[in-house]
Amino acid sequence: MKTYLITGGAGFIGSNFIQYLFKKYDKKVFIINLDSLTYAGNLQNLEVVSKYDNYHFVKGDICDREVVESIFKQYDIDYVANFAAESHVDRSIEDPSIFVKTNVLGVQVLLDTTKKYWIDGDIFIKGKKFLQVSTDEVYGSLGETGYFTETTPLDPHSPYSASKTGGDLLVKAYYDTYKMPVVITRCSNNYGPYQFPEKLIPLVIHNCLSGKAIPLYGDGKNIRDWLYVTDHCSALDIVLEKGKIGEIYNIGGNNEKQNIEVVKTIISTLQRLLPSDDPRKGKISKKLITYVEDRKGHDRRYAIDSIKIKDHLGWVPTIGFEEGMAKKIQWYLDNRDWLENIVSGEYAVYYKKMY
Ligand code: NAD
Ligand code: TDX
Repeated sequence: MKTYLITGGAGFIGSNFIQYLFKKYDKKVFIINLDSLTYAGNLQNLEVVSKYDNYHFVKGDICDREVVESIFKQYDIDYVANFAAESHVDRSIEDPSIFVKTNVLGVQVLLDTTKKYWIDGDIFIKGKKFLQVSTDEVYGSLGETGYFTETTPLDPHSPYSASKTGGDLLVKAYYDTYKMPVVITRCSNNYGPYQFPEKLIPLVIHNCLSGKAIPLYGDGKNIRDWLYVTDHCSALDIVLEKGKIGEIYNIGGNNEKQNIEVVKTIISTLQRLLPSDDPRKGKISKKLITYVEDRKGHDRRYAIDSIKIKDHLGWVPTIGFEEGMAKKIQWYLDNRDWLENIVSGEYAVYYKKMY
């Protein structure tokens, strides 16, 4: 039975990953979730697993060496999977400093502490692996053609992507310098259950359900490559189990969509899924779409080449965009309380300031 230290496990992808692991390994995993519970961390995401004896939650910051060290002293960790991050581009444009702290310094603290407990003399203990969960945004922006491969030069544009790039480079440096057993994954845009409604898809779902305008940045034609979150989780699991140490793996859904197409799909899917007598149904229409000022430094197009992870590790995405969108929207319809709890909190202040 493997012992995982998962950081940022109370956020969107981390909480999906924890649930994925318990399911896939039939609860035969031991998981420590270290999360500082920022505005994006939500223990409601983990209600299903919180009752398990082999799940432990530690409230703490990855920048806090004492907290990280206390975990290594207490448990024999096999895998570290670092999800903890400030993750929203628009917030990074407003205030980059916390992004540098968590996404760069936090990664260094994690690497350093992990190294201290995994090394025996000059040799790392066999079977250990440190996974840095990163993003395609480190590669910058594409023109109308081409794909990001693992060798595409790093060219981040936002404070968020620059800070993730800094974290990735530290991880690479710990491999190059100490031969620490690390792997880096770079994934495209995720969507699925438990996603915080500051991100495009859940924001649009929420605004449609509450009859609010849908803010589309610029001309609405920026392109993202969408991947359903459980497909990301299966890729991360494979990389931890079989990924080659020191390697980078791109993960993508081969699902390029313009933002306007995404919004139209949400509108039509909501209209299909809502019962005919639901009063919200009549209010949902393309008329809600409102073009607003563009995001500063807005990357035009992301598209991932995931040939390497397919060829080397046998990973393929399984959920198409229409199917994934229907699953996601149904989850938000079935979990109104989860969404209401969030939008009535800090999010309301954020939304007023931003839109
Ligand atoms: P999220 O914002 O939903 O969750 C981040 C989690 O990290 C939260 O639970 C938060 O409380 C925690 N956290 C933040 N700062 C922390 C700190 N200093 N110490 C401990 N915990 C802290 O993010 P997400 O969308 O789930 O993304 C998870 C990871 O995946 C991030 O590293 C992100 O860069 C990466 N990623 C995200 C996407 C995407 O589409 N969302 C795509 C590719 C990669
Ligand atoms: O209100 C909006 N209107 C709009 O047009 C919002 C919130 C976004 N957008 C646009 C900006 C992007 O082109 O939609 C696209 C997607 O935006 P986000 O959901 O903010 O995602 P993005 O900026 O692409 O970054 C996401 O994918 C990569 C995650 O937030 C990152 O954590 C991940 O690394």
